[in-house]
Amino acid sequence: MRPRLGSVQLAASAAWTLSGNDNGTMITAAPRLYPHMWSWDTAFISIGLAHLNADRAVRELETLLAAQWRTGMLPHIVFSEGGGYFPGPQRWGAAELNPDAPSAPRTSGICQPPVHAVALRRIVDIGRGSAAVERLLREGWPRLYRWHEWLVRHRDPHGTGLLAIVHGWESGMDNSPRWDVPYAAVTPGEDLPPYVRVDRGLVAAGEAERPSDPEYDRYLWLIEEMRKVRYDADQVVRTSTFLVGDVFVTALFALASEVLAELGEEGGQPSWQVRQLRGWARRSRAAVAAAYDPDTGLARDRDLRTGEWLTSRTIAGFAPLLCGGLSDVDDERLLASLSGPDWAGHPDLFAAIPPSVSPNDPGFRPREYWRGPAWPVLAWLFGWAFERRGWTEHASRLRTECLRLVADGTFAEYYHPLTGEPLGSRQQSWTATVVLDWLHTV
Ligand code: 9WN
Repeated sequence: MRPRLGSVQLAASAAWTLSGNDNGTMITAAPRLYPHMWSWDTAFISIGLAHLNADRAVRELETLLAAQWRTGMLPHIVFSEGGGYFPGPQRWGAAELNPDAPSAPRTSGICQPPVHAVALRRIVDIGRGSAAVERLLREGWPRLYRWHEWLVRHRDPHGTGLLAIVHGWESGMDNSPRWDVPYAAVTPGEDLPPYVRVDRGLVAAGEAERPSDPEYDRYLWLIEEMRKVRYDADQVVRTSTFLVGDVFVTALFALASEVLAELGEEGGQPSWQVRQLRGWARRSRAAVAAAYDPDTGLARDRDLRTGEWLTSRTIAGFAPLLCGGLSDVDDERLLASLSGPDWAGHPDLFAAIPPSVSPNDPGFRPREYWRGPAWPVLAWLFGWAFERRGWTEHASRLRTECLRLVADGTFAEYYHPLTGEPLGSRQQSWTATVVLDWLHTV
């Protein structure tokens, strides 16, 4: 058993991890594997930073917002000058192909889950009174409004509130079994330019813990498809061979729109925009509720190319708990299932937090990325939403159990849910930030 750190030591190492990942212009997602800024990582990172230095937290979110495309899209990666990663800015070619993409800093051409308003809420609550925080509330808010507006305008192809993703990376859960069916229909063309992966060499057991080569071929092929239409958002949605209504992203959007509306009211933003945000939240909440399957007790994604509901048993199925919209009876059922023996209450778990895939599912692979491991950042997200919904006992259990998991001080990207072994990258910024937020909020 690895040594466990006490709270003070753990908080100090988390702070040290974040400062170690600071390259001068941004806090990178992780030192070796991810030496750039990732959109939803940065939202979480700024929360941890707010406990250490509110100005630095504000700057971090501002760096991301400064890379917003003219269309309103927040890109999934903002590239730093140094540091490798594949696919890098040349392979994406976003700025070369689309005049709405910033040319400095360079960015990728897709987006990630819209959790930024949640970060703004936390930063405002933690750093209230600081001039930088007031500035962020005033000047960052309109940018976040535009980001949400972009999602409604370009990612709700059926106008139902169910938001679509055009790449598994946009879900943040890259190789989750959620995407196996839609990815099976993506056929990489003969003209897929050759490439060399660098990720596997940077993870101790890269073969076992990272996505496979056939998965990567598909990831890269979708980029080629987008390049062909020059990252024009509507054409991408029309032509991408991967188009899926993502129930988890939709729930986060509903939650974040509600939160952004509250912040808008507090900050004196135009009332019509606040109303609009509430309308978007309502519609997306309804879409999440409509995706709930009473037979399996989980919410489903939907393949928008075939119209087929996707029924894999992953943590994303608990999406309605994030944003509401179900009856009290269904909420109770979903909560009971989350803490029951198929999920966080599975008797063999190291810590009682829900893994990415149920250990009772035949596809459960406890070391493989989004196919089984436990991700602290997701436990935090559910905990925060539960607190907000008044389910304080559930929130506090997630906090206690997850802190036990990460007390080894490695700040791993994800953990083996049965043994607690750290997996993937180490010194992952968002794992450190989750620890900081939890340890500072007693
Ligand atoms: C691709 C940075 C990101 C996270 C994602 C996680 C992983 C990238 C990768 O790392 O994705 O975007 O190369 O595997 O899946 O959620 O934002 O931490």
